[in-house]
Amino acid sequence: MNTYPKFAVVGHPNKGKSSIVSTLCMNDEITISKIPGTTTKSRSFPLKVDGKIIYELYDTPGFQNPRRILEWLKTEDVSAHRKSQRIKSFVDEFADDVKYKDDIELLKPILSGAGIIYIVDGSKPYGSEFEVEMEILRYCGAPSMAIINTIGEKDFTKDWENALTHYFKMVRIFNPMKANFPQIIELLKSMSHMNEKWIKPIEEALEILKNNRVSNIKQTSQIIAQIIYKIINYRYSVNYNDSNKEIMRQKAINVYKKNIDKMEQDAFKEILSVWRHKNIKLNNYNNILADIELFSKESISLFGLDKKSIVALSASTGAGMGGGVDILSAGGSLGAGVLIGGVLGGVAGIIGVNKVLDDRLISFLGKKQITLGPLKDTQLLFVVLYRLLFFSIEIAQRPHANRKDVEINSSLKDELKITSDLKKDINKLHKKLYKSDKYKKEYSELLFEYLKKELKS
Ligand SMILES: Nc1nc2c(ncn2[C@@H]2O[C@H](COP(=O)(O)OP(=O)(O)O)[C@@H](O)[C@H]2O)c(=O)[nH]1
Ligand SMILES: [Mg+2]
Repeated sequence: MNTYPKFAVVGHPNKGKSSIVSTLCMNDEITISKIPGTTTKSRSFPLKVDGKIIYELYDTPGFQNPRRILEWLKTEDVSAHRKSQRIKSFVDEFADDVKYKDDIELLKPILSGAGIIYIVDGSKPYGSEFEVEMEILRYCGAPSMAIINTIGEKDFTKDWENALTHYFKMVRIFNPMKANFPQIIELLKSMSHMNEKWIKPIEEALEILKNNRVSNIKQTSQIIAQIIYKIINYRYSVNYNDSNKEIMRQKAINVYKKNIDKMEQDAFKEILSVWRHKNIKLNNYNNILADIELFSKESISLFGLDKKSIVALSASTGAGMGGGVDILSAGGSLGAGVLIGGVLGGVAGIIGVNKVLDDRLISFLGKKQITLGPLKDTQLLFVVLYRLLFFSIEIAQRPHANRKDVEINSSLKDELKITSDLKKDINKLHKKLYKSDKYKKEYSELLFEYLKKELKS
């Protein structure tokens, strides 16, 4: 059943029609272009939430021949109640005329019941030539409103308001590139008042949109919590010998960094998808750890195993025969960040705790190993977290007409307004998240509350 409201977005080429459709339908796959005449067909874009269409907008080409159309309409003098019939006659008569292709594309959805949203650019001077197209729209007799979208620097809004109120009951100022969520909601409310029948469905739609937003914030928090958990616990190990120690160390650092980058990128992508942004490039983000002295003493462990330390380890873990020797956990007791990775973990089972280690084993372990991670460095985790939060806030506030890269700069900390109490709570959870995903829920809820507050406006 087609009971949801429909709107045809019309106006001159290059006034931001496609931008407005993009923002209101939360769809960043609609082509926006500097080149006038890019949109040549009327195309409808529904806003779907949970599989349900809540309204639909038609992106239309601009008028091409408004003067000739108005002349034709006026060749027969009809009273107001028959004027929309005149439009229909025009569309029927010129249906196959390529000259009027764009104009007809634009009029068709209006004839089939869509409300008119007329877009003008408030940064360009008003001119009476616009009256021709406004006259035609008035002929349609459809519910209508006008939107002033100020694209450039200059401001002729007042002139436009004065002129538009002669033709439209409602005139609103709206910038599809900058609009935030409350402004979108306000505009949709105005649109609902174009037609009494639309008030209720749009009210319901707004309720759905608001709930959906909260659920998006929740999902975003969960994504961040999951990725931070993964980053904290991520380890990478390589074996080395005395001749290739430096090379292997550098290699390990590179792989570790690359994988952390990848995790962050994946989180960015998931966040973009939650917020329905498909066209934002992530080219600038593969440098998460580049400028940070990550591999300081605390966060890197070069662990060349010798007989003495194996004995010490075996003793300190109290490991028994037959596998399951928890040598990994002994890492903690050897100092922050020190970890013995998979190789030792794998052979641990054959090390009898109180058994004297034989030479064979020593030489095997003598391969030596470097392990990077887990990332227990609290400052670093905050850098990672701040980037994710900043990115999330940017994306959540972004209208879909805006597809620019998100700039992540170095002063995130100041921009994010994180109180020292919150920072302490986060820090505690970061510590608990090491090895235990039990605290992921608590962590994501903390982030959820924070993001909800930040995204109020
Ligand atoms: N700065 C700015 N540019 C805008 C705004 N709205 C549209 N534009 C730009 O104007 C051009 C035309 O926009 P588009 O939505 O394709 O217009 P249409 O031809 O009416 O569909 C594009 O280059 C947009 O990026 C706006 O509110 N601010
Ligand atoms: Mg367009």
